[in-house]
This record gives sequence, structure tokens and C-alpha cells, in this order.
Amino acid sequence: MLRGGLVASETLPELDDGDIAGTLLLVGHAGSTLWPCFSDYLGRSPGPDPLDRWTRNVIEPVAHQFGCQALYPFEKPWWPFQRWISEIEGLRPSPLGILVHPEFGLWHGYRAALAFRQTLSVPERQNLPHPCDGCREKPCMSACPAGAISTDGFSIEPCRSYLASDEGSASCMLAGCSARNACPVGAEYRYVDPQLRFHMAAL
Ligand code: B12
Ligand code: SF4
Ligand code: SF4
Repeated sequence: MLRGGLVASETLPELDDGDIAGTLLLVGHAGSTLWPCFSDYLGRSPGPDPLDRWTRNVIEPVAHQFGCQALYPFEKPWWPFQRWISEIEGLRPSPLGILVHPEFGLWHGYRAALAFRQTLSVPERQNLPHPCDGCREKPCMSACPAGAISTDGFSIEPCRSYLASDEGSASCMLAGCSARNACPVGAEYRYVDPQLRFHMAAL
């Protein structure tokens, strides 16, 4: 799905020829709409980084057709996808580090950005409400069995050790991050179990 467009921003990226892009369109997903298409590919195309490969297969022909350059969230140095979406929709980080959306909650991500030389007409920037502001209990923070989420943010080391343990293999690795599952916002967009397991294994 199209996740909005960005023009007239200091964060617009440099194109391959050194010029600064005039417009950026972000492409992403919410919930599990992506999963049936991707899991079909996954079954047919074994090998490393399947989501990255599938994304390129889908996006490159579109970029070619429209004469723009595709940028990906998995390319290094990292493109600032979260900053771009914050500028477009006004989304802010949850205690987990993931941007939280008032409708999709924590169940959305970004797959690519289409960078155009031209300045296109895009919808006005939004300033969507931040669900964490009104969430007094903050169940995401207490749900993490490894104590990886605190007021200082997300800490990768305790999460990583827990996921490598027998307990972690039987909980978060199977049913997805317990903290993410605990958020009540956008619960109907929670990823289906095979999708959750795919992302946890990749993490
Ligand atoms: C590196 C990275 C990680 C590292 C973070 C290491 C660290 N401490 O910085 C690790 C491996 C831990 C990680 C984990 C996860 N990540 Co990650 N990650 C990235 C990646 C590739 C680059 C981020 C970055 O450094 N950008 C560079 C700076 C310059 O860009 P920026 O937008 O200006 O910077 C923002 C981020 O750095 C963010 N930030 C800072 N610290 C952290 C920590 C975490 C955990 C996250 C998610 C963000 C974050 O705040 C900055 C200001 O806006 C992005 C893809 C991308 N290119 O953006 C995905 C990305 C941020 N990750 C994402 C996701 C979903 C996850 C996981 C949930 C994976 C999973 N299991 O499904 C987990 C979160 C674990 C948890 N319990 O919450 C999504 C977030 C979508 C959203 N709704 O916001 C992204 C955008 C990928 C995507 N394709 O959509 N991730
Ligand atoms: S549980 Fe509450 S604080 Fe945590 S991400 Fe969801 S809305 Fe934000
Ligand atoms: S994956 Fe499990 S250990 Fe890691 S942050 Fe989420 S709840 Fe905590």
C-alpha cells in the first residue's frame, strides 16, 4: 500500500546521479495483506533474504515503468524510513522503537520508497494522534519477559539473549514479540502466526 508522499523536505535523498529527489513515495504494508503473495513466493524460492528478494522483484518493474529510483529499507547505509514516515504522517515511536499508528497500531512496516526527480503533487502532511499519549497502563512495557523495554527505550541485548533461550524459543519466537502483542491498538491488524514467526526468525 502507498504510505504517502514527501516533497520539499531536507530529508529527500540523493539519486544515483547526485541530484536530490523532488518527491518520495513510500510503499509499505499493514496487517497481513502482504502475506499470501509473499508466502507463495517463499514456498517457491528458497534461499537467503527472501523478503528482500521478493520486494525487489515486485518494486523494480514499477520503478522502471514510472522512471524513478527504488530505495529499500534493507539497503546500507540505512535510509531514514522512520523519519520519512514521521514527516508524512506525524507518527512517533512507541516504547518498542517501532512507530505506532492510530489505526494499525504496531502492525505495519515499510518495503520501499520510490524517488522521483520531479516534484509531484502529494496529499498534505498529516499529524496523526499518538496512541501512547493516552495509554496509561502501557502494557507493552510490562509484557516483555526479558525487561528489554524501559523508559530508556528498547535494549537489544536482553531481548537477544532471551530469544536464544529455551523459554524464548517457546514464547516470543513462536507467537511473536510479547510486548508487541500486548498493545491494544490495531489488534485486528496483528500479523498471522506464520508471518510473525518469519519476522522473529529474521530478527
Ligand atoms: C537497524 C534496525 C533495527 C535494529 C535496531 C538497532 C538499534 N538499536 O538501532 C534491530 C535489529 C534491533 C531492529 C529490530 C526490530 N525492527 Co528494525 N530496523 C532497523 C533498520 C534496518 C534501520 C534503522 C536505522 O538505524 N535507520 C537509520 C536512521 C538514520 O533512520 P531514522 O528513520 O532517521 O531513525 C530512526 C530509527 O533509527 C529509530 N530507532 C532508534 N532506535 C531504534 C530501535 C528499534 C528497535 C527500532 C525499531 C527503531 C529505532 O529512531 C530514529 C528516529 O526516527 C530499519 C529500516 C530502515 N531503513 O529504517 C528497520 C525498522 C525500523 N525495523 C522495523 C521493525 C518492525 C523491527 C522489529 C519489530 C522486527 C520484527 N521482529 O518484526 C524489531 C523490533 C524489536 C522490538 N522488540 O521492538 C520496522 C519498523 C516499522 C515501524 N512500524 O516503525 C523498520 C522501519 C523496517 C521496515 N521494513 O519497516 N531493527
Ligand atoms: S501498549 Fe500503549 S504505550 Fe505501548 S505501544 Fe501500545 S499504545 Fe503505546
Ligand atoms: S521479542 Fe520478546 S524479549 Fe524481545 S522485546 Fe519482544 S517481548 Fe521482549
